[in-house]
Amino acid sequence: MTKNQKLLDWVNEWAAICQPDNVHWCNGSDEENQQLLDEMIKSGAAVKLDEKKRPGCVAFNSDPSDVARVENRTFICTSKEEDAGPTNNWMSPDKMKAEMLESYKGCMKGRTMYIIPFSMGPLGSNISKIGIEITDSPYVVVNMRIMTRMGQKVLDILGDGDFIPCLHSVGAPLEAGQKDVRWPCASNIDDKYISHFPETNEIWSFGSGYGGNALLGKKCLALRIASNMARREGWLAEHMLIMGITNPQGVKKYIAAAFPSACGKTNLAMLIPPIPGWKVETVGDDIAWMKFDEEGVLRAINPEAGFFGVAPFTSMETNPNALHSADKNSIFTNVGVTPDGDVWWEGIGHDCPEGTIDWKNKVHDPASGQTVAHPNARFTSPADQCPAIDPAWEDPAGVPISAFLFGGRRPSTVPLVYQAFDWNHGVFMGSIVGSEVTAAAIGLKAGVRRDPFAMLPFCGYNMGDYFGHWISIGENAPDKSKLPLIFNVNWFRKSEDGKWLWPGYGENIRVLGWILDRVLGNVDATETPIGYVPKKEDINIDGLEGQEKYMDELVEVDNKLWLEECELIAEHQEKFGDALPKQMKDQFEALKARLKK
Ligand code: GTP
Ligand code: SPV
Ligand code: MN
Repeated sequence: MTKNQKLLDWVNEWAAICQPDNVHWCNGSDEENQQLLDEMIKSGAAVKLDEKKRPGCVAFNSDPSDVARVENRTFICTSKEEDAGPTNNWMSPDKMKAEMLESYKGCMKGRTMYIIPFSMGPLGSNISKIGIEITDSPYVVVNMRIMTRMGQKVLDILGDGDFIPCLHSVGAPLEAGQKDVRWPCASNIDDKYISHFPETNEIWSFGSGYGGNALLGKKCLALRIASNMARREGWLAEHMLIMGITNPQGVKKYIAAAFPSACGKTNLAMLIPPIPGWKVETVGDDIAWMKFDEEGVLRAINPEAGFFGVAPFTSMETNPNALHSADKNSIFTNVGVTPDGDVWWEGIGHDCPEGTIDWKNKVHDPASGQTVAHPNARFTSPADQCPAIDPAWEDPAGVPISAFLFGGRRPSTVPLVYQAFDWNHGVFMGSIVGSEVTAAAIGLKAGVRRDPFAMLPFCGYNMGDYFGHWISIGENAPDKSKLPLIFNVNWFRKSEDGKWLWPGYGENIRVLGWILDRVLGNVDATETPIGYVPKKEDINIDGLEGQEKYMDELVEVDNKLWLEECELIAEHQEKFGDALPKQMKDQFEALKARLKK
């Protein structure tokens, strides 16, 4: 337990407001975890999977209204609206708190209030942040136990120190005698709130039990709140994977890559190179915290302890390391469950067994045209179960970053890979990232949207200032020669008839190979108006049958298409008004001038 008075007072205060039947302090033990799982299996909220096929695994199906992040109900609450900026929903802290307080009154009736002490980052490291999540969802508890370092050991380290209070309720109180549903949540989307108070480092979440809405250490703390801290303190909190790449000569470099939600971070972080001599190791698949060390090297840690990965299209072909991470001790959400107690999803690599129960708890009817798994179905797995986990993944010193990659789903215009001329050009490149939207958030319009640095839903302050922060990281770097090089990649180019022009997945190592060669100064490139692109012979496509004919198109820069793109960039930049740094306007003008030459 704890003697931390601030923590005890905070818990008591909310227990009085939320009125749970019980308060349970999570110690993080195996016994506690098993007991929670057993209770949820007994109540029917969870399905126990076959102990031989999936030891220690359970499956949950959510309410069909509660399947992903709710961006239109996610708020940044600052005293001044301009501090939240044009890309965030804003409400004043006082108004938001008054409104939400009404929702929280009695919201945990008939339920247990769980207190989850957690650390983002290795236990006891001085980069790590301690949060305490209050929740009425046992599903959240068992997920947080995988995704973070959680339990009594965190309270021991906290002592009477400071923590980030994270309040969560599914918003579904039970009247006396009322039977619970499988997945309690607020039935109306407008009753949901994912609110952040960056001026006081607080998180209030209400009404959803799913992923980033409810596992508050992840997007809410490690990105939205941490991005504010990072800005104040001169470091970076980013929506990035971290991976180590070793080339056939035995040279190892780490890179970090920002792709929007469901655009390939987990897959890239864990890829298995199909060409001989290369090796990839995973440090993280979603979030990176980065600081300069005493030598001026930018070092990254993964603040998480697990993966909350997209299940559909994860297969032994596309990502065996992700599948193996989920062999045991894992939680599956919104996948199919087969009659023999295993999981199934679209693209898992074999046919769907007859009698599989779909994510809506119905026996799957192949004639129905409905999918078995929800497109945003996820697995929650301990990172140390990944066969390719990097030996340094928990090193509190972090790993040295040699390159940043940006990218998104772009069926046309954007080449397979290109490199920025310098740091500020790279920041501009990150600021204009566009991607076709995915199922990772509810209610988005189909088509390409700008998702700068893959942080559109996660930057906890004015994104114009965020661009400025990235510029200042370059300007204030202790040793500019040690700054990571910046690249943009696009695995998602399509032909006129809708086929992928690039095989993707493990074959992406071929592009990483070129990037590593650029980092090591081993290879020349072609200068184009948008940046350096590879000479096509410098991308190794040995053994990729039929690939040669697409390579010209994949590395081509079409000035006409890019001038059309510039019209979209102009619209995008206008949104930021005065908050857009001059350097970003200058970069844009320079790009247009190069394209028109
Ligand atoms: P979040 O966890 O939402 O932040 O997503 P993520 O960026 O980790 O995405 P993930 O790696 O889970 O990939 C999402 C989807 O993209 C999956 O369905 C993959 O099958 C697909 N995908 C990943 N890499 C590639 C690729 O190289 N080529 C193609 N065509 N599809 C890919
Ligand atoms: C994302 O949407 O980028 C995710 C999943 O990583 S969630 O944790 O739900 O935000
Ligand atoms: Mn993510």
